[in-house]
Amino acid sequence: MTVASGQALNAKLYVVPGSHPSVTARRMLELKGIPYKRVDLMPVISRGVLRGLRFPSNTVPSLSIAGTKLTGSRTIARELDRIVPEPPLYPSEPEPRAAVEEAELWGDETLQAPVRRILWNAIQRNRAVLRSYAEGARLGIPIGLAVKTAAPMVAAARRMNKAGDQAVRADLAALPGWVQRVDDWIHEGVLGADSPNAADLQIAASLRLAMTLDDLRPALEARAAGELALRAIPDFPGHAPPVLPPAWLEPLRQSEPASSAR
Ligand SMILES: N[C@@H](CCC(=O)N[C@@H](CS)C(=O)NCC(=O)O)C(=O)O
Repeated sequence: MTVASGQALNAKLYVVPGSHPSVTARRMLELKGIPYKRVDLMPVISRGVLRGLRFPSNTVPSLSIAGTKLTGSRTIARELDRIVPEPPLYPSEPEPRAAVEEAELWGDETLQAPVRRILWNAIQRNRAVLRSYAEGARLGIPIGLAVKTAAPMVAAARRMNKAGDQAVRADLAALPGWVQRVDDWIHEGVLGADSPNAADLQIAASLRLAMTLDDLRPALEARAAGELALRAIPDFPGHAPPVLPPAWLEPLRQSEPASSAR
């Protein structure tokens, strides 16, 4: 694709700062070499904006490209592969493609929401971390002001995402099993090739977001899953110092390699 044809696609990506599926879409556009404009939206408020712009749904990532409006990381992946086939996000052979699609669906429907819940629960415990997730974002108001006035938005996001303590504690208990599933897919060759596929990018974004939390990073970074995430998505904004109750993290500590256990 030439730069001129890329510009003719007139791609505009709507994101919420720190949103993991938004980073999946961003990385796909980068890998395809498609120039795009990024529009940063405030969490919660994003819903009304996307509805007003007549996207098919009100979540991020949403993408307008070549006159078409798309919502959803998996929909965006398929359309990008259709418009710009190289490098491919899905294998061409039916069997490997089905395996990648299964892992991608699992990344979207099983892994994505728990990581989102864990983050919102952590943010409600320490709202100051919001600044780091919004680094480089253009939200229309100074980041400092956005963070200072974020309490109602954080409470709404926690409620909307059902990120209460009980749910998050259960998510943390399930996380080691999910990481093992990713390690297994890497071992089987479904994930982890040199050129990331759609499932790599879907799953890596959730793991990268989880790794922005100091509470979770040690249980992930030494694993094949963590290495894959760092390789597939080298840049991911945000950092949260330890904030979750230590008792909730016990299941993760047990799954950590001995050298990184705290
Ligand atoms: N699973 C979908 C949904 C994405 C999703 O729920 N995105 C969140 C942000 S990570 C969102 O837009 N939430 C609405 C809000 O924050 O108001 C995808 O992968 O595209």
